Order: sequence, then structure tokens, then C-alpha cells
Amino acid sequence: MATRRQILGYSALTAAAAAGLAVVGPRAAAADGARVPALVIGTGYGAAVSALRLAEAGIPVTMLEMGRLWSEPAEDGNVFCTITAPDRRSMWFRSRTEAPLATFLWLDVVNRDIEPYPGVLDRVDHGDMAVYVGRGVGGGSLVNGGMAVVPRRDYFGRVLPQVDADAMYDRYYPLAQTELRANTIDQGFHRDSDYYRFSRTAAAQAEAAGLKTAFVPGVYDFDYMRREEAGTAPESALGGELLYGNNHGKMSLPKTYLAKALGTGLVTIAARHEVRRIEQDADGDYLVTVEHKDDADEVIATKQIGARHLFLGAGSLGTTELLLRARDTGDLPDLDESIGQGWGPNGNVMTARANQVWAPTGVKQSTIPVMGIDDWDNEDARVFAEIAPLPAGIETWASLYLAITDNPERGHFTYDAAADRAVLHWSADQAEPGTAAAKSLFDRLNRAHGTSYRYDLFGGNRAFADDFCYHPLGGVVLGEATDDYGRLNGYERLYATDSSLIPGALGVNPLVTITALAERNLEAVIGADIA
Ligand code: FAE
Repeated sequence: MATRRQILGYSALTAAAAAGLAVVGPRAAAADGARVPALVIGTGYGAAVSALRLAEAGIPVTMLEMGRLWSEPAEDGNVFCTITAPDRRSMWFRSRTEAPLATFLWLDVVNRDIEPYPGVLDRVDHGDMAVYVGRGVGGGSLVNGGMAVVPRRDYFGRVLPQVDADAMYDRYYPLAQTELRANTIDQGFHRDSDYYRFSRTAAAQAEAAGLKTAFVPGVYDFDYMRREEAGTAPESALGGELLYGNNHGKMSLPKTYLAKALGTGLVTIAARHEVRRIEQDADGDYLVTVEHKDDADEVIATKQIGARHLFLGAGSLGTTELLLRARDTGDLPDLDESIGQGWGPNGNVMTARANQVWAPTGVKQSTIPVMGIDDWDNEDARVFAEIAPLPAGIETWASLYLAITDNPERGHFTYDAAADRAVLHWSADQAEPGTAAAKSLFDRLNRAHGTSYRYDLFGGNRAFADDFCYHPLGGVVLGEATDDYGRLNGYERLYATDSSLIPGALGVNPLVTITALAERNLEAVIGADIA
């Protein structure tokens, strides 16, 4: 249930958007020359946790977000567009969409020409690796599948050995799940609904091949989904909405953490405000240079905002780039030399199988994945494969999967001064261990069912797409570039609070871990550094 504060906060957000404002909350806190106690860059999971907990401790917070405030409906009455009919709202300054599944039956029928606009999904290209990220108030929560999976405890212990796992599993994971409004699909609904045939088909095949499957929690409101199916609520997950935003049903951050944060009255969110530079003044306060831009990407105003405490929640790519730039241009020269290191795509590999004609996956498909194939115990090829929908509106007989593998390869970023951007060093061969693990699992499934791969979906006649990811992790690794709570080495009152802290792989989808880790870190930081 939403609290009164959350309702107040969400109303403030929608009212500001309806009035065409970029700033929600006390406006002076985002004005040029403002000095604030705490500044948070970004509005994704780590940023949203930081803002809420700081504000609850009585500390005024300003949040700066380069993407739009996604709350006011466009001419068609909807805030977001669908996957099958994308328009300018879909992608970040593109003239053509760049969907992960580029083709169908080898035909270029998926992508559409669009008008360049600050759309909600970005694809950041780095040669052999492209990274999909959400842009807008709410970050990745606006575009993701919402699978809120807690990692296996033994693997978590390997990834972040310095973090007290008892505290995470007893306290911070449950807290994150509650605040994110995670829930699990009713198994009867999954069994009976036409919209989950794709999931039942893939799960039954996996089980028949001797593999384990599991339901996983998600942040889509499954009671709402039932009403969609009953025809008593507008369709969203059942109407092809996800990658370019959900108009209803998904408990994205503007409805949870950010609404609660705004409801304190102490939080200001400035959208279309892109942070370009971080310096320190003589008092040790942080001076952030930020460009307020319009929908044509023209700068409306360049502002400087000062902050006693600065939290970076711009995501693995954004936080890493801001800190690398600050270190290598000499603005914050004492930042750790490990910044930019320890990056990985969470072993992401996408693949699809072609089923036999008697094993259809359904014309109707919910966009929300709810099950995974869990073969993580297989030491030769650890894989947790999300059973993903392919909501094309026609029968495709395709089973699609996002495999998360235990790929030990890591990339790193360097700062390219001429281009003024961070450049990822990751080569195609580094994806191979992950692809080999995924292949071993899906070969097993194909052998068991006499089926084969789909080569028509990812371009280049490939069965495995290992050149893009949804789960960028690392770049500012906890305990290496920071102390064990996200405080940046070399500076005081400067914190990383997002997916940049996790070193490259996690074994499952990362959103709930990013949230829980931010909860843990903020509790320590507020107690020791601020309150
Ligand atoms: P993130 O949510 O990326 O937010 C960072 C924010 O900072 C963004 O709003 C940026 O626009 C903003 N920003 C960046 N640079 C600047 C700057 N210079 N100035 C101002 N603002 C800036 O960060 N994870 C799951 O666990 N389950 C899923 O089912 C799942 N599905 C996914 C599906 C897709 C298509 C995608 C793209 C991702 C998916 N993820 C999923 C990943 C998840 O969304 C991602 O790990 C988190 O959103 C990362 O959270 P952060 O707080 O690190």
C-alpha cells in the first residue's frame, strides 16, 4: 500500500510534469549558485535510496537527472509508447530505434524511424559492447523487466566478501524488496493465463531436460495484471509495454522510493539537468557544473551548484565517467587509480530457440518475465537464464532467454580527453566464456527436444547476442576505489551509491542488490558522516 507521503510525493511529481516543469520540489535548491547540504547525481536505484534516507534524516537533498520527467501524457493519452509501435519517446536522441532484437525472420521489421528526442531508453555504444540504460527520473526502473532476484548467498559472498552477508540477507534485502513493492506472480494465474504460455512452454522444456526452474519476484503489480487480463484495467504489461516504459502496473522508482523521498518535502528533483564536471572549492565543498537542456538537446542554462556531501548515482557508466573525468582532468586528482576498473556485463548473453510446431509460445505475451532456469550449481557452466517474453503480437514459436553467466572477464574504462568521454575497453573474445556456458545449457535443451537455435533475431545470422548488455556493473568497485561503504578514496564526503560499486557480475539480475547495498551503505554513512 502506498503511504500518505508517497501519494503526496507522486502527486507533486505528476503536477510538475503536467505544468511542463523540469524541477519538482523546492526550486531554489536547483538554481544556479545554490548551496545544498547533499547533492545526488542520477535518479536510479542507488540515487533514490540515498535521497530518501538523507531526507528522512532531515537533510535537504537536490537530485540532478539528465533524462526527462516521465509523467505527462503525450497526444495519444499515454506517457510511454509500446515496444511494437515506438515513436520519439522510445529512445535517447536517435533517428531510428535500436531494439535489442534487431530483426525478425532476418527482416528489418523491428526498428522504426523516429524523431530525435530525449526518449527513455539509451544504447551506449562502446565498440564490441553496447550497454542499454534507462534515461529519465527513475533511471533503469523505467525500462527494465523488474525482476527483483536476490543472489545466491554463496556467490554474493564471493562477489562482495567484505560486506556482512548476514546483515544483507536478514535486513537490507528484505527492506529493499518491501520498499520496491516486490511481489510474486500467483502460480495459478501463471498456469492458466494465455499471456504466460511462453513461460510455461520454456519452463516445461527445461524441466523435461532435467534442469531446475524457479519463479522469481518482480516489481510489476501482479494484482494489476489480473485486472488487465479481466479487462477491468488499461493494458500495460499485457499490451506490449516495457522496454520503452510502462504506463501502468510497474512499481518503478517514481512510485516507490522517489515518491516517498519527495513526500518528505526536503527533496528537489531537477530533470534534464546533466552533470558535466565535479570540482572542490577551498572549503572542501563540491562544485558541480550542470547543463539544463531542452528537448532538442540545446543548453538552456549552465549552472553551478555547491554541495557539502555529494552522492554519485549516475549508474555504472555515468558514475565511472564523471569520476574518471574529474580525476584525469585534474579536478579531483586524488581519486583512486582503480576508478574505471572491474567492469563487466553481468555475463549477459541473449539467445532464442526455435520450438517444434506443437510447442507454441503464444500470440499473447506479457512483457514481464517471472521465471528463470537455474543451473548455477553446474560448476562447468554456471547459468541463470531468465525466461524472457517475445511479445511480437504473432505466434513465433520462439523461446527467448537472457542468460546471466559466470564470465570472469572484466573490462575497464579510460578517459578520452579529446572526446571528453569514458571509453570502455572490452573485446569480443572476452564475451566468449559467457557464450560458451550459455551454449552448453541451451545445447542440452535443444538435444532433449530436437530443437535448434533462432538465427534470425540478432542480426549477422547469430544465435547468441553477447555484444550488448542490460546489467552494466562496476567501474568504481566497493573496497577498491572506495572504502567498504562507498566513500571514495582520496576525498571526504564523496560517495558512489549505485551499480558502479559491484565488480562486474552478480549471478542474477542486479536491481535489488543495488538497492539493498545502497540501503546498507547509506545507513552507515548517515550515522557516521552526517547526522
Ligand atoms: P540507473 O538506474 O542506471 O540510473 C542512473 C541514472 O543516472 C539514469 O537515470 C541516468 O540518466 C542518470 N545519469 C547518468 N549520467 C548522468 C549525468 N552526468 N548527470 C545527470 N544524470 C545522469 O543506475 N535489473 C534487474 O534487476 N531486473 C530486471 O528485470 C532488469 N531488466 C532490465 C531490462 C533492461 C532493458 C535494462 C536496460 C536494464 C535491466 N535491468 C534489470 C538492470 C537495472 O535496470 C540496472 O541494473 C539498474 O537500473 C542500475 O541502477 P543504478 O542505480 O546503478
